[in-house]
Amino acid sequence: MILRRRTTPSRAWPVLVALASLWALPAFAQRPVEITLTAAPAQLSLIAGAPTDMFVYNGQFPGPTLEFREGDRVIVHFRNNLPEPTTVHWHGLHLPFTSDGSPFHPVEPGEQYDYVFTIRPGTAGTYWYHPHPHHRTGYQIAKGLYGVIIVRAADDPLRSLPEKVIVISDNRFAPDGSIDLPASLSPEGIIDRENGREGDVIFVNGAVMPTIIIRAGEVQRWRVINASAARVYRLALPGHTLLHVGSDGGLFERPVEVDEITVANAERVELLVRGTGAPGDRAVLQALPYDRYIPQTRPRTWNETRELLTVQYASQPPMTAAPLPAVLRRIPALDTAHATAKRLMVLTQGMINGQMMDPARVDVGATLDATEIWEIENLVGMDHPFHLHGFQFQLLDRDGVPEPFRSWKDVVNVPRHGTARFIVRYASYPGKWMFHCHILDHEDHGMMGILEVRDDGNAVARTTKGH
Ligand SMILES: [Cu+2]
Repeated sequence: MILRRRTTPSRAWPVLVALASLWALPAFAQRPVEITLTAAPAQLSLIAGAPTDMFVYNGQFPGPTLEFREGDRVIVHFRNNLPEPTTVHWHGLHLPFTSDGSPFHPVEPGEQYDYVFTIRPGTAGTYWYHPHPHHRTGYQIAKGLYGVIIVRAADDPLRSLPEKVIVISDNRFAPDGSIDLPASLSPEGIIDRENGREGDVIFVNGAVMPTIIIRAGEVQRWRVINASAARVYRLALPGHTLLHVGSDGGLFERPVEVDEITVANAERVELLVRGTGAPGDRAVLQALPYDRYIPQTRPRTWNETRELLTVQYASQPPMTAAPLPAVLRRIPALDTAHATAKRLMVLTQGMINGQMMDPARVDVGATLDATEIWEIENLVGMDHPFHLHGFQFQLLDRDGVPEPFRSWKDVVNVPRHGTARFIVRYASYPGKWMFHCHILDHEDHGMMGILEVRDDGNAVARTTKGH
């Protein structure tokens, strides 16, 4: 969600008027990529005073940042050394059902599983991976299991910019250093179940208040990921405007200048930050108050501004950044005239269409390659960020207001009493795909459903007819 948008960047942002032959640049050659990923318990020092018992990928918190290129054929050799079943969900990637890491494919303790997928052309962007076992997603992510994925395109128009990855998460600790995960029927557990679990310690890349160095005049590309169970970040960098250049599924067609930007759970944003300060200056990335709560359980401190990281200007003299392209890429519109069904998803507290998740039930049956419109209607007084597995969608409108520009998304935050509509095409991969609220406590308690995409053998015929 973007607040106070300007569709034309101001003069603070020099842009090229046009970039010819933007779409004629070569693609990457296909290459095989093999990765070994192990989830295991570990003790790390996260906060002063006492070590914390965690679950981590490859001994790191967050897990290693994985970089792929469009066209890569990826094999992830995953090993579960945890004392409980887990999965690895490749959030936002378009891949086969058996590699989605959904609750349908648990990996038992001591077992191995190979996730095999090809990074599809046109999907360059920022993604993340995290566990998705039945009922235990919130617990395992709170214990430390998440990591960032960057997918690169050969024709990335911003490839010359210095990049920063900013994965934001929050947590809560007991005095002995352990992660505070209250019993579900305790007063704290009941509030966590309602609000989604929030923590008073906010981590950026696994650290509290880290520093990013910027040079005066420099333009940096920030990839921001909200890996929090429930906390929503309304980001601002006082004294700076930001260029919003991309979201979940990669770059927009054109940059959009913003003063602040809201990143809901599991959403990603790509921002350009311009060093308009002077050498030696200091700025702070803030999370401004964001009221997503029902009044009964709204936290007492909800309207406090929080500090996330320091932006420190280097002492070097100002530099002149190269002008930015005015057009970043082309995003073909999914055509509403091709939609063959409309689906209504009514969100209430903990339920979708009045039901809780049942792995034996299919909530939406659809055909491979079909294009459909989903309307997500939130009937209750708190926000629910809605996520669909497997397929990126294009938002059509929110509360009836047409989306001002196209982007590829896999999460849409549906504010209290709000409605969002998107269009999606079930391309390439049949299977059972989850859709759910990405407040992890809501998801784990059943605010989830199943889309089954079936291959009836006619997908190619439909495609040639123009779908
Ligand atoms: Cu929810």
